[in-house]
Amino acid sequence: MSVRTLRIPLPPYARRAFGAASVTAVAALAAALLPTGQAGAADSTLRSLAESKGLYFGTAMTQGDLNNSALTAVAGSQFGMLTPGNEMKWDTTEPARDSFNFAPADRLVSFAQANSMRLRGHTLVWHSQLPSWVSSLPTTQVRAAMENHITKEVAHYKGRLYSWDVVNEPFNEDGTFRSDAFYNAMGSGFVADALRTARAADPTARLYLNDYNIEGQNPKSDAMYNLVKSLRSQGVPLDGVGFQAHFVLGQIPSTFKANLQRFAALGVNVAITELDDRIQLPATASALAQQASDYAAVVRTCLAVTGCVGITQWGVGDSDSWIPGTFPGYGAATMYDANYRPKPAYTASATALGGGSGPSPTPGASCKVSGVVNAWNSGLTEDITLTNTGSTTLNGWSLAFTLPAGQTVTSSWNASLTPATGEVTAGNLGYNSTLAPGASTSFGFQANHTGDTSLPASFSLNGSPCTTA
Ligand code: G2I
Repeated sequence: MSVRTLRIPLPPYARRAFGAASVTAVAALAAALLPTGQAGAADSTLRSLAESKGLYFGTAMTQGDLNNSALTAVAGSQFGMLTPGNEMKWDTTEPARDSFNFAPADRLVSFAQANSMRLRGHTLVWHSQLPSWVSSLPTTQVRAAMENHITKEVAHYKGRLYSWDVVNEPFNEDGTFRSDAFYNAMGSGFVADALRTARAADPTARLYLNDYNIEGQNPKSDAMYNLVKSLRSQGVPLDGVGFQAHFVLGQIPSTFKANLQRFAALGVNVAITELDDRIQLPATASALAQQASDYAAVVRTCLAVTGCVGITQWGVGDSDSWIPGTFPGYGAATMYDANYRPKPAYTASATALGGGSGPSPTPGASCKVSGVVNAWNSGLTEDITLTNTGSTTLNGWSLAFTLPAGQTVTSSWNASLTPATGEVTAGNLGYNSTLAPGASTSFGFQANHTGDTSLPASFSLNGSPCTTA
């Protein structure tokens, strides 16, 4: 589609009027002549979009992340909830018996408070990242150690946390209890004891049980369901269930929504607590489009389930994720690339939350894109024509593409563009939101460049890759 021309895409009267005038001046005037109110990037964030729907969108961060200014800029603006990735776990907070260290988590709490983010405490009772002094205690001493740990840690953060993951990952895949230090010492009653102890130490934090592979209906989620039902019927303080949602590309369980609904029907909140969606590397454009559709499905599921309070992604960007270290050959699991540029999954999530002019992701959308670029020494304009080659009328469209390095959008027309560099998404305006089968629509933008004046690449429409002409 590399149609390149020196023609300036101005209305004919403008071109005639300016003839061979300086292209920079013409382009500057072009921006001035364009319809008003259509330039610049949309200012909505995942956080604000989620909040406008009554949800939160959160992320996990570790204390090392605080030194990464690109990361903190994204985290502090795009996310309204923070989960410390490791710093509230037992091996950090109580490495030796009754000797507590809250300094690493306190740094993250300060960051969250400085950015008006709420906090999910993670986690009090878990078999992993558990110091060996706990696992080597005589079983008769485990209850006292667990209650002391919960009491002191929860008291330290009393009144400051939205929620606590009180017990993490209590089940095996077959639905039996994991035989960890707590179960071995106390049987399944450790769960109720932990919840009661946490409630006593902070009556305001919402208390959660959290696990993975319980997103769909299966023996493990059945076990969690039965546990929740039993705890609630006994009046044990339990406010929510966290579904970690460490997904594999294209494998969101078909029973996800029904499963969340059955938990919510027990009277607890449900939350997506550690979302990621791993891709076998290298991540192709079609994999990223599938990931966009997976993320949108998660957002839509939470929106559709009364009692689903929010979504937390596990890590801000792909380079902060635990996935490559644990699943060699897999990665690209988050909504941001290694340079904190939003990926198609970001756009799809924002769109599913009602961002842009409100297009809903259209699985199987089919599209063709052509473009014309007109460049001068430091700037360029691009006109892009989008054709709906599918058989469905699109009520709202969102065209994602990758801008060449060094190009920064300064204004746009006939669509709203965000962000200004990298993985950009063009969303329809009110008047051009409908795109019938076979219909085309055009939009454009002006950008600065640093030498690379090529056209954007990797177009995808509402999450589906486009062909280029
Ligand atoms: O494993 C992914 C998550 C599954 N659900 C519970 C989460 O708490 C868990 O988080 C991860 C952290 O993201 C990792 O950062 O938990 C891992 C441990 O189970 C964390 O990894 C550990 C490394 O394995 C250690 O080598 C390292 O010392 O992080 C530690 C602290 O950096």
